Amino acid sequence: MKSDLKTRHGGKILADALAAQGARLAFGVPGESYLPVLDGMHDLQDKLRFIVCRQEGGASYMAEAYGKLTGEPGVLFVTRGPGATNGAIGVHTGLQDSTPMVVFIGQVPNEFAEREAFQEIDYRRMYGQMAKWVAQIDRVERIPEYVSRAFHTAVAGRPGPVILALPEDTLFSEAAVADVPRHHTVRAAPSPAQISELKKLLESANAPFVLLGGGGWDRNTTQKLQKWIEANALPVGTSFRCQDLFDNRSENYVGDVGIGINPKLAQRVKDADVLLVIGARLGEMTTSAYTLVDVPVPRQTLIHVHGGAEELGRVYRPTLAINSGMAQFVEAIEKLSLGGPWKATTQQARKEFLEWTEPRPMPGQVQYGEVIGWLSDRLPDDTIIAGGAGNFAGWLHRHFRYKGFRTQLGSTNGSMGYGYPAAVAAKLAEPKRTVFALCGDGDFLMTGQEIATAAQYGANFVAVVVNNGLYGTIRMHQEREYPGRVYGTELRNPDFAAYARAFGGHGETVERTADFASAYERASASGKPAIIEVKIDPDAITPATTLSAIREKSLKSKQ
Ligand SMILES: Cc1ncc(C[n+]2csc(CCOP(=O)(O)OP(=O)(O)O)c2C)c(N)n1
Ligand SMILES: [Mg+2]
Repeated sequence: MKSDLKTRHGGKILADALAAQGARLAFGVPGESYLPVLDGMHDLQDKLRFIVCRQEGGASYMAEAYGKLTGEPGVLFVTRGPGATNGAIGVHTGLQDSTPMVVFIGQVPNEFAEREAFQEIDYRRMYGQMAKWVAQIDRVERIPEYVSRAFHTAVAGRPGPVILALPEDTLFSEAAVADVPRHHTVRAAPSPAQISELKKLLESANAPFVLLGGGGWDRNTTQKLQKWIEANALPVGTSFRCQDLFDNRSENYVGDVGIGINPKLAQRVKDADVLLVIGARLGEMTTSAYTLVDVPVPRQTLIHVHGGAEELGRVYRPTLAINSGMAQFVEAIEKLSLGGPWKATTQQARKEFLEWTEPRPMPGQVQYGEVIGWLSDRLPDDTIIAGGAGNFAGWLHRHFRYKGFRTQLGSTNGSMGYGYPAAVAAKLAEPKRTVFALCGDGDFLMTGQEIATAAQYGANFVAVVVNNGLYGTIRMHQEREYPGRVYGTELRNPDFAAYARAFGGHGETVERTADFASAYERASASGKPAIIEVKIDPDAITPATTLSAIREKSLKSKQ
């Protein structure tokens, strides 16, 4: 039976398995531990491109961003020990963001196992809490089976990362085995009884609120859901860094239920009688540290729809728990007509959203809120905005209008350094779309070396580095807790425009609001990876307040 199968080495079997699963890009930093895989991918370059990166942190963010953007597992290759530890950041992001990923790690040969051989780590223990499944492929002929399971597991239910360790002997050995066809995306669907219960609960509501978030969405589903929400005049908010699940220009969109939430919106969520949560986990950032929704039994009638059965009842005991994929759920509700009395409330909430997102004057020469507003109007509707973590992102969350599915790439685990590599991955995955990265000065230098990867592969996009000379977020908390006792939060920065030029990119420096538009146009026309350093006043610490105001308030309260 097996005679017509070609004998291949483990690396080739693995590369062919990836192509059979539909992988188009793989990100990584090479290691001698997985040379046969590089050899296997050598023959597949027209189907599966290996993107060689400069640090595994950047590579793992790229794989995560690819998974988030496409819904297909982002593939990452890292070497043993040091590669595996560097690469952990993107895996943690993938876990908290419910992003499908398949991560391959080199491993010492089985004959040296458990001796603490060179760079040896047991990945089942190291990654045990950070992945949906961690395994090691000890037999060459089982590679297709493990890879198929890894892809199925990564996308099923609540998507997430899967880790496969590759002992050297598995990769160098040979076998004659068949490839496995492309994986299924296995998702649950609601029952008719659950949908009639949902209808009953929503029909009896006076002040319902819909909250969207989490992973496992697709464009068609978000568009169908938007139609349903608009037809039923429901108010809708999005969870932390999931603002692109609903067109922010819609009259039904009432805001971002995340960090720095509009207090009026927070009150609305608290006061809702029925809370329909679709896809969001209701995590700490989304619930304002578990204050908007009481643990474990909410005051609101909670209808919780989630792709992962284990998420339902994990923190909150819902009135109605529905384990369903997003597409399956939306298909089941799209014909429901509710006709409730809440239209005026939705209009009022929308008015409050518009007031809240109007930029306010801030100290200094750059009105950063206006810059974000300009970008929101200027960039094409389908632009992918990749952002990192830090207070600078607060202006983006507040003043940018996301216009459709997967126009936002952010890290819900608040992981710094995400924006730049995420933008590189986005440009490689969708070269026709405009990509824009927003980084902080601290945030950017965590992974900014990936501008070398952007230059190497022609991933041309504009990145803004918001420079306040601070790890501003931490400085803000420091001034609140220990006013005036500044320590460990100040930064001496390089010339970011010169940094871009050193990598063959284009650099701009902006110190006044009026100069931003022309700098952006030059950067965008340069045909190179471009960085615009925007210098903002360090006192302008959030879209709403200043560092000095926080310090004074804290000093007063401690007197
Ligand atoms: C990888 C990582 N390290 C540390 C932190 C803690 N942290 C959160 S925000 C922040 C400062 C961000 O600085 P910057 O990018 O300059 O943005 P700013 O707050 O100044 O706008 C730090 C250190 C984190 N979230 N992620
Ligand atoms: Mg900063």
